[in-house]
Amino acid sequence: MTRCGTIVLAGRPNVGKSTLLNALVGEHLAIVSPKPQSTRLPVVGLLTKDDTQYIFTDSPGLLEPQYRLHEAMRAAALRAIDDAEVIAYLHPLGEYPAPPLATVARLERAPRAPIVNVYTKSDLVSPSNRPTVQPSDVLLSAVTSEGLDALLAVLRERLPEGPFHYDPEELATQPMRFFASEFIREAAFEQLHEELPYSVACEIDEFREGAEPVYIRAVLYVERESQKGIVIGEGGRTIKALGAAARAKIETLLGDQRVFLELHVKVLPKWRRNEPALKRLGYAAS
Ligand SMILES: Nc1nc2c(ncn2[C@@H]2O[C@H](COP(=O)(O)OP(=O)(O)OP(=O)(O)O)[C@@H](O)[C@H]2O)c(=O)[nH]1
Ligand SMILES: [Mg+2]
Repeated sequence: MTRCGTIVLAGRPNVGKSTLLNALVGEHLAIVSPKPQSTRLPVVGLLTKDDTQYIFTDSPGLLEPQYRLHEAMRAAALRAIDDAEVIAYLHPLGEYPAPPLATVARLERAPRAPIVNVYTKSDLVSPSNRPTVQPSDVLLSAVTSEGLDALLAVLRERLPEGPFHYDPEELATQPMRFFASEFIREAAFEQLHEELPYSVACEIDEFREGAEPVYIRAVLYVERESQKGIVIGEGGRTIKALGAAARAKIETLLGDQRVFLELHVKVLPKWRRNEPALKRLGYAAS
């Protein structure tokens, strides 16, 4: 008998949810940044190992919403928590102990699914400073890979018996256009400074997968005219570097197929606070 089920990776911003998804799946699917709030939409990653298929969902960090985009991110995270069969609740080991998930997520009642407490970034805590955790807690590091197998063993016990939902070879369920737009955003987090990445959204206008090289035309939206100038940079230097970084990421996920990426920068005034804009960008449930 096989086992198969959904596991949400949940927790506050920047605790290492997306990094863990990538480490478990063995492929860079979810965007990662030292800046918090990089994940805006859930990302699904699959791992099939022996008799078990793990369907992981990386979720946006649980935060106190300050504008409409935050509300959409929080709603997406709560939905992912609600839909999961097991909740992996992540918190940095250096900030032990984790407050209850129900407090962090401001849940009215405890979630239905069992919760596994996962303490992340164990490599940042020296052995002499390690707290004594509960036996059911998992300590892990995506840098050293400590604890990844232990986590899989704990999750496996909590997954229902049943047939696999996906082909064991598959790693992702979302379309390439989604990953292309996310990787452009990841490049924006890398190349732009301070608060600017938070004002950036990406829309794929055209994606010709049959073409050689694969042709992608995308728009980077910012909120103000002054931001547009910074994203383009002197003589187009910044947008060029951003595009090159994004293209390399997309090519890797496409199995080293060549990509031609055409990037435009446009202003969509205050899109983070604007419901129709959020819908159009795929952030708000329509
Ligand atoms: N040293 C160390 N750093 C880590 C580890 N896991 C993640 N990080 C770093 O922590 C930062 C945040 O990682 P993310 O995976 O983007 O965190 P997240 O929880 O997805 O963040 P949001 O999407 O913003 O909620 C990045 O700089 C990662 O490289 C780890 O195990 N060890
Ligand atoms: Mg993330």
